[in-house]
Formats: sequence, C-alpha cells, structure tokens
Amino acid sequence: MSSDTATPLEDVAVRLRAARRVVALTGAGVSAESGVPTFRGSSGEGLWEKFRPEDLANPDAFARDPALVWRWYAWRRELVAGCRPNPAHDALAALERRVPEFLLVTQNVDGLHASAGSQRIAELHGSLWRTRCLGCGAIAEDRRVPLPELPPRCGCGGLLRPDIVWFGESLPEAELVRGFETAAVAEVVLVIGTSSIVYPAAAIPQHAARSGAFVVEINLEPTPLTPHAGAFLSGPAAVIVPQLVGGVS
Ligand code: BV8
Ligand code: ZN
Repeated sequence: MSSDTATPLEDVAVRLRAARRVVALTGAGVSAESGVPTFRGSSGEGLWEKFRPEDLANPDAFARDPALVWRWYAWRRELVAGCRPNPAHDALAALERRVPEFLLVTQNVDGLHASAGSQRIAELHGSLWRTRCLGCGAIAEDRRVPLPELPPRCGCGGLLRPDIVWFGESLPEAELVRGFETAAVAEVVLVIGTSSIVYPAAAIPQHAARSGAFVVEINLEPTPLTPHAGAFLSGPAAVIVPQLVGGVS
C-alpha cells in the first residue's frame, strides 16, 4: 500500500478511502480555526481571567461560587455563538456520509460538529447548549445568549448548571461505551486536535491501537498518544483533515 515516494498523508488517505469502519476522536484543536480557544495552550490561551479550566470545571468550584463558574460559561457561550464550523468540521461531516460505519466521538462542548452536519456524534463531555437543574433534575436545551441572569434558574426555582462533565464526574456511560467499542473494531481511528491528557477519553485510541485499529494523530505538536499512533500528521486540522478526506491524487 505504501510506496517509497508516498507521503504519510497520502498513505493515510489511501487507508481511509478503503476503510468501512472509521472513528474520529476530536478535541479543542479541531475548533481552534473557528476561533474557539483551546484549553491548554503553551502561551496561556486556555486561561479565562486568571483561572485554569481545571479550577472552574469542577463541582467544588460551582458549589463555592456558582456565579463565577457561570460567568466563565456565559463568556464561552457568547464566544462560540459567534463561531462557525471550519473546513475540518465540514470534512468530518462529509466523511460520515461516505463511510458505512462511522462515529464521531468528541470531547468538545461547542456543538460545531452538529452545526457542520455531523449526525453520528458521541458527546463525551456534554454540551454548552444544555442546562441541568439541581432542583428537579430537568435537562433542557438552552441557547439563550446572553443569559437573563447569572446564575440562571429553572422554572422550579432550582439552580441550573451547565450539562457538562466536570473533573471528578463520570462521563455518560452509553456514549463512553459506544466510543470504546466502536473505536476498538474500527479500521482507522483519527485523533484530531486533542492533547490526549484528559481521561478516560484519552484511553479510547490507546485501547483501539491495542485492538488492531490504525490510529492517525493530527495535531500541531506531539502528545502522549504519538508513540502509540500508526501515523502522526503535523499541521492545522482545518488544512490536514480536508486533504485527508478529499484524498490525495
Ligand atoms: C472521570 C468540560 C471518573 C469542561 C472537560 C490522573 C491520571 C488519569 C486520570 C486522572 C488523573 N487525575 C485525575 C484524573 C481524571 C481526570 C483527568 O483526566 N485529569 C487529567 C487532566 C489528569 N478526568 C476526569 O475527572 C473525568 N472523569 O475520570 O470520572 C472519576 C470520578 C470520580 C473520581 C475519579 C474518577 C472527567 C473529565 C472531563 C473534563 N471535562 N471539559 C468544559 O469544557 O467546560 S476538560 C477539557 O479537556 C475540555 O473540555 C476537553 O473536553 C478536554 C480535553 O482537552 P482537549 O480537547 O484535548 O484540548 P486541549 O486544549 O488540552 O488541547 C488542544 C490540542 O489541540 C493540543 O494538543 C494542541 O496542540 C492541538 N491544537 C491546537 N490548535 C490546533 C491543534 N491541533 C490541530 N489543529 C489546530 N489548529
Ligand atoms: Zn428545576
């Protein structure tokens, strides 16, 4: 399949064209070129005011100061509301239409994959666009930007929280199992724009590689996954993913 003159990207494009079972696992890097900041950039772009994501995305921070945590989410909702899917999101939606068994597993909460037209999506960490009531438990879509009050409240009077998985909380069981099982039987697993340090999501491609999947990492820089990947394609997702999915002649 490979030849001495083929680039790694051409090799991977050939494998991808032949594959009938494909999983893509995405992280914040896939939305970077849409203008959504990543979480762990080396130059501090993940910081909001003086806080790291880990300081705010946890239940203790919310219990201590729900208005502060909500101000961070309100800022992110406003920012993402002004962002559009980029060519990487579009290419993954096109790939889904072409591959018989495809699953997009995402750690992102921005909803941009769905906006691009992807349908088979497992959202591992929830959504910026849903709230959960701590009083009555109701989960609701909520796209209001800006929110009328911070912290927002449910019709029942209870405090609303973002329907997002925070550090120390369990991921949605069905989505997680679907991600692990589908990746383990996939021929190709694309891992796009994630630092591969947040578990259990980071274990999905490692497990898939051990099960025989060809794991392709697309990132600006190497990560802890890189030594386990069959190919590492260096560059911006919005450039590399369309090249890969379009195939290279
Ligand atoms: C759990 C929601 C069970 C918030 C997020 C020690 C070892 C192993 C595990 C742990 C440990 N200590 C603690 C843990 C568990 C912990 C964990 O993994 N911690 C890590 C940090 C050590 N995990 C949990 O707590 C999880 N739950 O384990 O439950 C349990 C229960 C009780 C007690 C114990 C265990 C829950 C994790 C969920 C966290 N939720 N998000 C929100 O969004 O508001 S975290 C956050 O990180 C993001 O939301 C995102 O979902 C996730 C992953 O980040 P990335 O997407 O990878 O983004 P990042 O910025 O890091 O990287 C961007 C990458 O893109 C970079 O590599 C960059 O080079 C690249 N890039 C940039 N631009 C581009 C690009 N690539 C291509 N093109 C570009 N243009
Ligand atoms: Zn309620």
